[in-house]
Amino acid sequence: MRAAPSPFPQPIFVTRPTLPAKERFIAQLDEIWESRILSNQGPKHDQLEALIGRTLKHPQVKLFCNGTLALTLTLQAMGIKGEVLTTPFTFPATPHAIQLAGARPVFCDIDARTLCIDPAKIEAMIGPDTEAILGVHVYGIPCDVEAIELIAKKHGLKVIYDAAHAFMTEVGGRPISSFGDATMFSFHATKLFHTVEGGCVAYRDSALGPTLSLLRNFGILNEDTVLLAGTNAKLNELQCAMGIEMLGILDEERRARARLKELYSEALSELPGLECLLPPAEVSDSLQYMAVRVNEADFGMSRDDLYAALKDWNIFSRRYFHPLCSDFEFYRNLRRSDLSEARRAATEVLCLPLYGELPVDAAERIVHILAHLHRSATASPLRASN
Ligand code: T4K
Repeated sequence: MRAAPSPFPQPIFVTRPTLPAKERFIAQLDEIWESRILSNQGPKHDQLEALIGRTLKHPQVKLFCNGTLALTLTLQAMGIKGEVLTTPFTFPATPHAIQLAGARPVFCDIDARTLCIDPAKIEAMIGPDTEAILGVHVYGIPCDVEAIELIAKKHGLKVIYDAAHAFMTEVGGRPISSFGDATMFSFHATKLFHTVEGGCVAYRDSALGPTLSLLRNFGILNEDTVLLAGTNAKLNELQCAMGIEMLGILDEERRARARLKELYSEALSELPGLECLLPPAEVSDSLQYMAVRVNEADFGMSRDDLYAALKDWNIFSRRYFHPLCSDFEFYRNLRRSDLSEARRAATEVLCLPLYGELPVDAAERIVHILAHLHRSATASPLRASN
């Protein structure tokens, strides 16, 4: 009988931000100190915007101070004020952005395979006020982009994607932002690529560019003219400097995460009741999260019990996305489809620690702890008598 693994001496969180070498960031700061340009679309901003466009393989990109405002202002720039069909299985920022833009979220169930909005359920939810579909590429697993495009064309709807988790994801060699009218990426500290806080939108219609620029800078056109009621959503020079340096270590971070994800998925495939949620073969993985689905009957423990038990080993996994956004009190009156798949996912999915600096032996230990918990749960006399 294998000995029980010991708890980690220090807490292991779901993620730990990657950082470039401090000296490299300091060299960037020296330039900023010299120039005294700290914000308002300075040289670092323009450099990063161009670099992001190249990295995402998308010709038209605008930077913002976070992903939430990038999404909100994109919806505003597109003039969307009616209903937007979206998923409840997402971070609160997605429906909030719709609401903040002055439109109305309508919740549509998800596909059990992708955990993204289910195209088969979208058409029944389209009403006279529906103007757009906002899909989320959950954990970097893409929505069924082709089916969504067909529905949108048929009904004259705009398509916006929340790709907060899908930086650099490609589908059959096509960049994820080549689908839909606009795609938002988050550059929050917890993301594979980050600018501490930040985000961007990649958009298709070049006419949207000037409006996005105005909206992120108070609607100011020049010293004499303010064209619209914009806000302050600019990314400052220090954060852009961080982004420039982060791009330099992106490949290394991706390699480390890929190794860990492979380790997890191989080891966990041996463990009954834990299904790793991985993108299909034609999709290049964004490597943002290591999400597993817990089948209580086979694993011997519910997702919530596993989440709680892992804390005793100093492992702080996350229940992304629980609770469902459609369950927030203030969204209770919004239109919705039957949400049974979303509800199931919200009670079964758990994100395990994944970040480049996580040592391989720590990931192995997490796997051993999971195996130990499974063994203990399934050996319980209570279970045998059920
Ligand atoms: N759409 C989707 C689908 C999203 O997932 C998100 C953000 C957005 C839109 C909005 O994008 P932004 O406006 O944020 O750009 C975190 C992130 O704050 C959030 O950006 C992200 N999604 C979400 C999935 O995860 P929390 O509430 O889980 O964060 P927190 O502070 O609990 O961090 C998680 C763990 O990371 C901590 O346990 C420890 C570690 N951590 C975190 C931070 C901030 C660190 O080690 N250092 C740090 O500085 O939301």
